[in-house]
Amino acid sequence: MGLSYKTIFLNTERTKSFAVKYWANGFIDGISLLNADEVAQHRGHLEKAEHVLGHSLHYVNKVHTVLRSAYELATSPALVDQVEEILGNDILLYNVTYIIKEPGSPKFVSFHQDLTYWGFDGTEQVSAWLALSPATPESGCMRMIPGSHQQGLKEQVIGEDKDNVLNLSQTIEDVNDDDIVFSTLRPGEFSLHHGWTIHSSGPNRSTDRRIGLNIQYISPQLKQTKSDSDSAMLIRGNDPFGHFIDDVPATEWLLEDAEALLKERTKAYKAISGTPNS
Ligand SMILES: O=C(O)CCC(=O)C(=O)O
Repeated sequence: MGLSYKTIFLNTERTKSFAVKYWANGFIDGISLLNADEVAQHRGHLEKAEHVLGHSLHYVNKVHTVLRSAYELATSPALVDQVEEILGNDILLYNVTYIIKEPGSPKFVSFHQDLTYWGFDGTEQVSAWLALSPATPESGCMRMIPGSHQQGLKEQVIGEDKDNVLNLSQTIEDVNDDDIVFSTLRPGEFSLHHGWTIHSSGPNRSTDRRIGLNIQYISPQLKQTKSDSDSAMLIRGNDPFGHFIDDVPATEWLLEDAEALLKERTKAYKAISGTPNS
């Protein structure tokens, strides 16, 4: 059965207002992706993998290449459809990382812009953040500065703070507290933000783990200026440029050599993004 005129009209309107809001604010949140059972299943996969590996998967890079659940979430058609509204038809999946704050953890993320140290020669990039537990002001959800992506790249001071999740503790210091908007997400909802949107997150004062799956998508025309051997995975459309080595999706729920691969991939990622630009 074809779509009715009304459905097509409503879908078009929704899409239009989605993109308009994203470009006006530099982020959009509260988009529903998973129901409660699906959240429990995917959280279960993550926590079983952590049990098997014997450590938290917090801030471990390219996890979609070893854990099938992370790959499935990052390539969910309903999520990638929204990314396509922003990036266009050709999409590479660059990185997938769980960002986990344990209950009562003082870990925080300072105000920063994602594109600062990634080494890309353009801004055709979008980050998704999918909640696998409640993301609230109490649990340390993201705090956004609406419209800040329009200010371009700001000065970020490199520091060393053991509680700062960011590799270089990079911080934008002149943020006005009155401009902060909390990006509260229910489990199963996601947000999308632009690489220049200034954002941060506070400590987890709740009694549950705060678990977000952070997913970075880029356009194939982007070039990596800090390395000749960076990698990404084509997940929609075509890549006529070939600027990135191909990442391969996890074929099993958890690859047998996951630990060694994650170490190698996190080291490679940190060598690019965890170093200041020259
Ligand atoms: O998970 C967080 O607390 C911060 C995430 C973040 O900075 C990002 O997704 O760019």
